[in-house]
Amino acid sequence: MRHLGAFLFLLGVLGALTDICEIPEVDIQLVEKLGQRLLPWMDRLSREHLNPSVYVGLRLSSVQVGTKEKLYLRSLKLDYQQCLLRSALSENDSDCQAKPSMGRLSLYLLALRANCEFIRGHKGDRLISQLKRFLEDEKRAIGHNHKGHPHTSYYQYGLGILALCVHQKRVHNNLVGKLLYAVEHDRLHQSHFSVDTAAMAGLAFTCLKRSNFNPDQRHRITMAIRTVQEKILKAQTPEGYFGNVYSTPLALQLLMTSPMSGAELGTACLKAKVALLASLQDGAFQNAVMISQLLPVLNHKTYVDLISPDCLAPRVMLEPATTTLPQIQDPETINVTLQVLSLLQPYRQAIPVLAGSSLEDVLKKAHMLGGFIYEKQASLSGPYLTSVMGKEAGKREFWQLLQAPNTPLQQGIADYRPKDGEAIELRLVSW
Ligand code: B12
Repeated sequence: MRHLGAFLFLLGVLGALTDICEIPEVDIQLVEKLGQRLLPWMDRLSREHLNPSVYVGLRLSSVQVGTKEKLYLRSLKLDYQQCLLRSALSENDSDCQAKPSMGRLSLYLLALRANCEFIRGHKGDRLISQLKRFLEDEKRAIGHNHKGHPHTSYYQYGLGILALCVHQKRVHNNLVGKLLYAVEHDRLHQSHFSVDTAAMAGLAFTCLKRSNFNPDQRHRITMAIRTVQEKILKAQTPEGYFGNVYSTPLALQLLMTSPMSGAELGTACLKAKVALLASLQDGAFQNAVMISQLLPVLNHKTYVDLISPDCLAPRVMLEPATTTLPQIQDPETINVTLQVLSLLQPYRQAIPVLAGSSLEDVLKKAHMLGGFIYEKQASLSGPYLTSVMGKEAGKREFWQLLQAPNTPLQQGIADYRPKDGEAIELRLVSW
């Protein structure tokens, strides 16, 4: 009888466990392998390579790179503080070609919190004012009637509120109100539901709620958290992803903070974890930003933990990977068709490249062969295609990458590797 009681108790505990969104222990070797892909970033301390998202991801993970982390944060500080503060004084600073965007400044503030620092002093105050100004500008762009759009995106708007919140800086009700309205009226996204954007908004609201900020809006904030959670759960694919494989890490970050419980939530998260682990085996996570959003999840952490991070938690030291280079004998040549049909003068050409080439290699080769021109811009996620055949994407437009006829790629030009015979279309679309 006593045994039966213990058994029922155990079942009860297990049942309760699956009611919340928990990611059971993940094989540390798998985490180390992911972390190792970030190692090259730790050695690149030049402006164009510094990536605050990578730093945040590492600090919230179960792995570390020792003293390199300190050096990296120091370089981030030098770069962001100097550039932001100087560019506030003069627009044309020779050292700082581009003023960091609202999103980058927010990620930088998250990086400081990931090292358990609060923004301090005169310089710190100016950075906070700068971020608040960014948000005010966005609020104006959205407009009184909420009919406009932020200059950047609601993703960066959410990130901005989250960054201020983890630094315990209050944000005016008006600013929070814009994000609340967007969630309440389904205006976070233009064409289709973006799980990443919804998750980021949810993380920002969760921080506000936990910090007891904006008490007058508490009810709306609670409801908005519930709305994004429900929508993200609804966006689960049959394989288990929330949205797609790359939005699943942020979605899990949000669901893991959830006060909501229920068998549905627990099962959905377990299913997502199984799908993610399978995609890890397939090598889906190569992009540093994507890895940086996933690592906290595998360590049961989320960006909301930056309210009071645990900087003393033991983390496993990463050793450089010992890779044995595969013997490549005469790599075969494949053909990839590149097409641009959305312009007056369509372009369609079979491009021969070596097997394993990236889409960016295909674009380069097409350019070399003549008749094709393009431009790209560096971003934290890698090179972003900005212009094709001399036609630059305008405001709220972008050059979409598709596998013909109609399947949008889930990776950028540097990461996607087309197969022999594949046709890739570049299409100018609105978003
Ligand atoms: C907003 C957004 C967009 C907007 C960007 C415009 C804008 N004004 O913000 C639009 C809708 C245009 C867009 C386009 C694309 N996106 Co997008 N996007 C995002 C999102 C939600 C936020 C990015 C952001 O603001 N980051 C924070 C700031 C601080 O970082 P940043 O580097 O300064 O941000 C810039 C870049 O991220 C760039 N950007 C946006 N998307 C992508 C994708 C790639 C591959 C690259 C290199 C750059 C890039 O635009 C940002 C604003 O300037 C992320 C979600 C996420 N989880 O990260 C997805 C995300 C990065 N995008 C993704 C993808 C796949 C794309 C596309 C390749 C889709 C396609 N099939 O065409 C295209 C890019 C094509 C190209 N021309 O190179 C994937 C990348 C996955 C991966 N393996 O790397 C993500 C993670 C979404 C997802 N879950 O699938 N995107």
